[in-house]
Amino acid sequence: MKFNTKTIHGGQEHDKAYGSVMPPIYQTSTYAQSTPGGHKGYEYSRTHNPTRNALEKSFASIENGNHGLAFGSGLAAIDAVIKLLKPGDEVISTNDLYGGTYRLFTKIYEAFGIKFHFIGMENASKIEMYINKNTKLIWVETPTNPMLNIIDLEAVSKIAKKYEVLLAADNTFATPYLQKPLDLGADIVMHSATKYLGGHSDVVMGALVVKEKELADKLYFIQNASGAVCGPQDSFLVLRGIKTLHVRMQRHCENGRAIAAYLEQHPKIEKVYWPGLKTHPNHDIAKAQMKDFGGMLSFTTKGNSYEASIRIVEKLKIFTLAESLGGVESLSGHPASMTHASIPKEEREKTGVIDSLIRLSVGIEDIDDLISDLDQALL
Ligand code: P1T
Repeated sequence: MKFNTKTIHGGQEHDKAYGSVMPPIYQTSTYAQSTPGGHKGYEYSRTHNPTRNALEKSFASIENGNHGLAFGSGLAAIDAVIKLLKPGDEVISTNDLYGGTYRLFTKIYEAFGIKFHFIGMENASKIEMYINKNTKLIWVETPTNPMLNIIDLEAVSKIAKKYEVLLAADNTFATPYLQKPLDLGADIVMHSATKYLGGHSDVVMGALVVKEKELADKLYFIQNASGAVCGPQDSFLVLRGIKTLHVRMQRHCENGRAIAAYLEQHPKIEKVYWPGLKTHPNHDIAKAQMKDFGGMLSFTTKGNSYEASIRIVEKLKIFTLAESLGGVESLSGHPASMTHASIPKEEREKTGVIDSLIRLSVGIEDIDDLISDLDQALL
């Protein structure tokens, strides 16, 4: 089955009771048993729920994996991955990553004795310098949030396999429409399904997909034992969102390309970060591992003024100033004071998250309206 068919049918079957085309929302916490253990495969909704299971099968299908898991948020999904580790273990992570992921790693898990190395992975060979006998996991975001750095997943996976270290890829920005980390050698793919998979800014959810049964069983155990699952109503909404992922992504990419070109020639703009630009340092890797370049981009303005950037995001009308990304509507954000405020200033500035940086999640509105909006805000 091709990707554009998998988004609609992958892992899905019609409801057995009445043939409903969409799975019913099984809004139930528990299931009747005829005798202890005598049930129809479902006993308690933290463990299993038919609507969530339908979504988990869809996750697995679109990422070319075998096992999908849905969580109450993207961070809950990341939390489940880190729970595979024990005190003394070490993780090597991209240094540019979502501020909440950084906060989870440093403020929660460092206290439990897990050590994190945050490094630039634009040159994958640098990872080997940080590997030792305690290294258990490499955590990669690509494209990274918010600098849109590109990491060569195939090159990182070769290193992970050589040293028998797990490789997890946060595929939130790319989505499986653009890139499939499991096919490139990752062991775990993770999503904030809150973003493009849901696609309509109405749900908070996380996802994991893996190929190996043994790894899936460990993660299912954590999902049930820790209990950070999502509800059936939200599962239904994300399943519905995934059905249009491919058409939405096509338009996100088209609009992203047009806005990157517009910003690049604007006299007030210092730098544009979008992997589709030939000037992007890892453009060739992006071209090789992604189908297109997505709708996320960041830019800085000349003079690096905090106040000037705040004025721009306040003036934008169609681009709503808000946290999050990946919905049909365009959003703007100021990473230094919003999504990445939990990263210390010295750390974030090392990766390029300076005061004038503005991040755009380019939606699927008419491109002329989006460009007019930027035009008036940049005046
Ligand atoms: O918000 P949540 O569903 O828990 O997902 C966390 C997360 C994980 N990974 C990436 C790459 C993310 O971008 C996020 C969430 N990001 C935002 C809310 C944001 O505005 O960047």
